[in-house]
Amino acid sequence: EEQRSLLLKTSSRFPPPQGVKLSYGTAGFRADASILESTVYRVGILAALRSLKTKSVIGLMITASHNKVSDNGVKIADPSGGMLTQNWEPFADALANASDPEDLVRLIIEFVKKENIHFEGACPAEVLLGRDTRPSGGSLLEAAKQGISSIVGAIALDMGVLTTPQLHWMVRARNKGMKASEVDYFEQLSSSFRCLMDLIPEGSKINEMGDKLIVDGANGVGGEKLAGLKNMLNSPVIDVRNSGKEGGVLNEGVGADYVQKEKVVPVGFGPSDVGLRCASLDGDADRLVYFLVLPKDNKIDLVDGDKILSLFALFVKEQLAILNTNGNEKINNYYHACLGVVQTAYANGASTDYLKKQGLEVLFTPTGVKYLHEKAAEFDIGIYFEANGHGTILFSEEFLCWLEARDNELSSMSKGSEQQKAASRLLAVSKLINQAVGDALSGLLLVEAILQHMGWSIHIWNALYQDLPSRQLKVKVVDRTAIVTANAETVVVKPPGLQEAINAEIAKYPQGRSFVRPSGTEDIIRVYAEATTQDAADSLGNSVARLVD
Ligand code: 16G
Ligand code: ZN
Repeated sequence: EEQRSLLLKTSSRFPPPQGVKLSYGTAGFRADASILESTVYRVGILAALRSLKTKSVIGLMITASHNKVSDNGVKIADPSGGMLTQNWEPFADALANASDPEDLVRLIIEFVKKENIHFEGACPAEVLLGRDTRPSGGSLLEAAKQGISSIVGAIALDMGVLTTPQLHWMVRARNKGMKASEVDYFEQLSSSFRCLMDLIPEGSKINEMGDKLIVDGANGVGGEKLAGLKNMLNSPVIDVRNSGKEGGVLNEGVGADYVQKEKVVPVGFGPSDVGLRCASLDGDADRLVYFLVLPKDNKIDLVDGDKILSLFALFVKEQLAILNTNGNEKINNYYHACLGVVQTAYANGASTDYLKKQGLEVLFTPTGVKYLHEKAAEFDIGIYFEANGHGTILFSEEFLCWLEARDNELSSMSKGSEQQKAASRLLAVSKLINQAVGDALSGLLLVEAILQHMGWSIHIWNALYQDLPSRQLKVKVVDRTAIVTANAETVVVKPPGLQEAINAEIAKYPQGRSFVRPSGTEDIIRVYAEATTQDAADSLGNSVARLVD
């Protein structure tokens, strides 16, 4: 009863916007910031309930990632640090769209009963809050707090301005009983990075032009945090531009999404950067791409998520091979670690070919981190990346336990042996790379460490394989749900006949590949086309776009 009246009272202060239907998509709720207060308040309630249900700490992040600065959004981090379980998404939708306080409270009571959630349990709900640098973040954070505290006993902990992956990392760490402040995060990243640097083989030295990295911070939170992290590393020379301090606008002509989609240099980069190693983060620093500035027309050579994936996969595979070769010693302690890589249909065909030629197992899922992450978690070591630069490496608990034990054993038997170093490197990777979600900062440090390990410039890395020319288009349609896909979005099953028509177009191009899918974040259909020349990719893309129009 007390709970009921508290909810009724607070929710009346957050009337929902009229005439908008929101849905908890691939990236949580996202919209123009001005209409989000009631949604964020309601997600606050949901987060507290999720915490009660799981008896764990839950995260609530306020961000609209790479979208424009006037947008904002909200999403939940589950106890593992991963995305909110998909079972709860319909409840999130129902909550966000409840028309009045009575309706809202009725929904909550029904759901609490169905999920068997107990309000008076021994541990109160606890929610960690984070937000990116958007100006609307402060008031939305207040709304979230109000939502959380309208569940009796619930605690909201404001962690301040963070990257999305930092918040996910903190939630995961807290639930593992570890320390979980920002300092702890920086400490873990920098110490595991230094560990990898200390294990770099003698003689592999990065060539002269390669010792400087220039990072585009998208005028967002990532640049600022990277500057902080930089102070704790003594090794690489990192220059941060577009840190948000120079007056640029978040995501405007900058950031990983812009660079990857437009294939041009971000603001603040130009001819004087030709040939240098450059990287770009997105607005909340969960995406990372590298690029090389070309001498003409602000064009770039993009080193995308697929290539980061390839670099990581090569390195991990090499370390596993060293760990499992016996040399002089007879190995009794052998663990056949299952290594898998996960991509989406947006992965450049050349990358998939390359990975398969390396003998790697490559799997595909639909777009969206939750799908890739889930698939990668099936392996001892699962590496996933979207072409757009979101990805990470997951290690199974079982494998990590074995690896720790093996590292200890090798250290006492043959410290400094190749095998022992390989074990230590893999352990360091598992600590450096964010196990909760793709993280541009930790990804960047791992790329830097591996390049140095290999003695590779960005040019050598980029030349692992040559991307097939591709084209992405968007088509505005009345109802994007009219298109339904299957097989990791590679075939259209509805409307009938469309896939046959697409196939007929594809057949006209050697090595042609094309697919369409409804966007999960915008009211559009996306078209992807790939072929052996840019003209062919453009023309295939255009013909397929006409089919869905
Ligand atoms: C979101 C997803 C990202 C995906 C993108 C696709 C998360 C955290 N983010 O940004 O993985 O690539 O949506 O957008 O899941 P689209 O559906 O509009 O193409
Ligand atoms: Zn992002």
